[in-house]
Amino acid sequence: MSFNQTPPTLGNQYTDDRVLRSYLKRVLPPEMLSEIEPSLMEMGRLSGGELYRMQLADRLNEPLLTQWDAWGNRIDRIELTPLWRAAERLAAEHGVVATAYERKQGQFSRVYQCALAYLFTPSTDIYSCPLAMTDGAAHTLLSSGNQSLIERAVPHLTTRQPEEFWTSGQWMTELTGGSDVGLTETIARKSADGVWRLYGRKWFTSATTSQMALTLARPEGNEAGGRGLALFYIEMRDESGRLRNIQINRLKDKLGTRKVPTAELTLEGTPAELVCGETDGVRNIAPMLNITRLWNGISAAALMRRAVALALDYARKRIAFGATLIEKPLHLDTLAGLQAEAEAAFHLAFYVAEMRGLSETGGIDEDESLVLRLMTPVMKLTTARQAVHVASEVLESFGGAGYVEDTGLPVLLRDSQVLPIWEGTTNVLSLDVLRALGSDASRTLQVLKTKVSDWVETARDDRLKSAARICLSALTHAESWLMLARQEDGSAMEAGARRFALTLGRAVSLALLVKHARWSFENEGDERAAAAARRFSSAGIDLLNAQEMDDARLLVNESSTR
Ligand code: MFK
Repeated sequence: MSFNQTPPTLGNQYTDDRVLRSYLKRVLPPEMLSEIEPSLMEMGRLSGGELYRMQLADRLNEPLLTQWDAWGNRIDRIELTPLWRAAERLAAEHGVVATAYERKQGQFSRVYQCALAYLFTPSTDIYSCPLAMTDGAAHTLLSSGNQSLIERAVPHLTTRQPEEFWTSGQWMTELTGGSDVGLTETIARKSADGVWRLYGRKWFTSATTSQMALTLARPEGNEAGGRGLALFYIEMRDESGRLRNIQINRLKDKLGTRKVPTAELTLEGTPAELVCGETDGVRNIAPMLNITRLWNGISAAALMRRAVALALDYARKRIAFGATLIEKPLHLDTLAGLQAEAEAAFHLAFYVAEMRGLSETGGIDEDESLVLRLMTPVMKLTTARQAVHVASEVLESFGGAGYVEDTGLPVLLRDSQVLPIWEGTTNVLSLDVLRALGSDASRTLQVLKTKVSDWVETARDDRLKSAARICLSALTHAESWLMLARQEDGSAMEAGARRFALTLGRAVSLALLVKHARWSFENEGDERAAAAARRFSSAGIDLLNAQEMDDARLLVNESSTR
């Protein structure tokens, strides 16, 4: 008699997702939900069925770069894997970018788009990367006011016709690094014919198969730093399909996101168009970053949901020590903690999507704009760290099977690990949080606290009230910490920036969980959202308990005294 384990399986990923369905029911007008639900159902069906099977079958495939043809011509052609080719077509057809620009759902178009992306992402091996950049490019071009580029590119970026659909790259990182973008070395020269041409090396260009890219370069003679850079638009290929003075040197050999054709490029006089002026490139590309950071958070929530769904399904089937794993109190407790993290991340990411949608449809005031600017990096960095933690725990929950490649599980951890790195590392984004708060920090924090108080004040039972108290006290502590740190030298504030940002992220997530829990109990008679809020409230919200700079220095010091 031999024993074989039963692998985890997935059902319709929309139907099975209590959190997504309950959230959409709370946020969307009922007739709107009925109208869009068939498309979500279809995406959920694909994601748990056909696409998931295709993803497992595509496991060993990777993009292939061919630099030379048989006759000695440099061609630099990248071939995508079958999964990614299917994903590109499906993304266009299902409007995974387009929905946000068609605006048929008004202020809720972003929420709807993010719901589609959330369902689509985990079965397509991070096809969300090119989609995020495509969305970011459309948003940036529209904000730039450059009418000819808007007319030329935006219809392609936002179409539902696969043959017309373009994706965009976002080329920022150079050998000088991915964080301090102001060090960019690529030079822009204007030739006699009035055409700008770019010369330099781009060191980490994601999804190089795109038709266009937005990138930064320094017009010759401009000052150093981000202010001296300009934002440029590039079309990758000419009418005959040849790359326009771009060489693809090699594809990156990365820990994860192996389907994403990330490349090192040399620009050798690549023709480019200015998007908006000859300076302030970093400021002008920022709209793109704010969209890709939203996608990062939605992808983090989506990968957590996938990981926990597989772990739960397996726990219901796997028998060890005489019972299914789900019947084992310790295993159950571990999974409950992961579910609570995933729910918290979901609500935080979709809150930013709601705010983004409001902002795009003119329904946001100045105070709320400050909150959106603040919460975008807060949400990105918080959810990304959660995704790595959850994916790692989920692999462990499978025991040895979680460490074996052909279960399709290890990729969850590898792909999650990119989320705190790209689009700004946790530390860089923590500093961005301080920048977003700017000189008027108390005003922005006050607006945030007022919102959070509204969400939690009606908490129903005593145990939810305690979650509400934890959340409010963490926010108050964060505010007083910031005010005190500001009075000290800059290093105190910088050293605590990450714990400060994570405290904001976890406190606001908890407030959103409490808010949703109350609604779900009153409208659906469901206690599970409240259980998530209670569980999350005891998982570390206020991370600012005194950890002084002196101790930090001592810990990493080579000597044992201060
Ligand atoms: C799954 C989905 C994910 C999709 C992934 C897609 C593929 C990923 C490919 C990449 O990873 S692309 C590279 C991503 N790189 C980054 O995210 C860069 C990380 N570094 C930062 O974010 C730095 O903070 C930054 C480069 C912005 C610092 O540069 P600077 O030159 O020191 O900026 P500075 O002087 O602080 O800001 C310049 C202006 O931009 C200021 O405005 P003013 O000129 O009016 O004063 C800032 O306020 C503004 N700004 C900066 N960040 C902003 C912003 N405005 C709005 N939103 C922001 N986020």
